[in-house]
Amino acid sequence: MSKPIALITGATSGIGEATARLLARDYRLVICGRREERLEKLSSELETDVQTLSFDVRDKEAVFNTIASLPEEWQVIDALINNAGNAHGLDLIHEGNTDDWDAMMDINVKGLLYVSKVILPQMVDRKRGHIVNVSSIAGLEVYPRGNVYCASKHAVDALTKGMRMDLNDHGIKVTSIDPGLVETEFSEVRFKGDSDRAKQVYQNYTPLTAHDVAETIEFVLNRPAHVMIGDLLILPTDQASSTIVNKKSN
Ligand code: 8X3
Repeated sequence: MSKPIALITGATSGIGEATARLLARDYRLVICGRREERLEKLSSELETDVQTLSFDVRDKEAVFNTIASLPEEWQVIDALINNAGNAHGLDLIHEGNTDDWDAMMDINVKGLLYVSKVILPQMVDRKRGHIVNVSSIAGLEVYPRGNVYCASKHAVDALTKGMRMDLNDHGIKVTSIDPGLVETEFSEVRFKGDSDRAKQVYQNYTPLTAHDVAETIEFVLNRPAHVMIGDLLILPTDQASSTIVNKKSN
């Protein structure tokens, strides 16, 4: 029997890339992202059958048309990993940049919806499938200056719960993975390329790696058919909440 198919958004770096590398053992993969060269490079390194799809999740038509362009034997997706997401800025609400707000709501919320909209009907028809939404501790808590990013991840939390209810009749699993501090390009993007500021976020304690989070995604996908992990908060041991991190002074 051929391996099941997982589609991963935001697969060109961080949690998405680490997840692709792990899932390559048991899945055929559709890896999606904006950066075509990175997708091709990753594809060449994965020891499984791979399709690459280059699109921006903000672009509704591109999402619909690109996923529809998959060869017929790749149209049945068993696991959708809604991973694409970003933070832009860490400004006080009254100083926020509206382009940053648009980017976060468009990518983290609307992008997730567009991709799910394409994949869900065939899961409903087959009465099987698994949606894994990569959310954040910011979907469970609000922290100072997190305002719109936290709002976007709270929306993901609401959508995860809503999907679970609406898809309950159809045997589809819906999981939210909620990571705390993970050292990836996340802070570099949030701080618009200010790598010194980004590095400070991960200093004087041991943050999670993208691989740590990928392992939890693999774990939730590999549960028996009757077991659905609903919401999984994963933190560095040094982190107790969004604002409490045991940073060692040196
Ligand atoms: C990433 C974690 O705490 O920077 O979603 O919001 S945090």
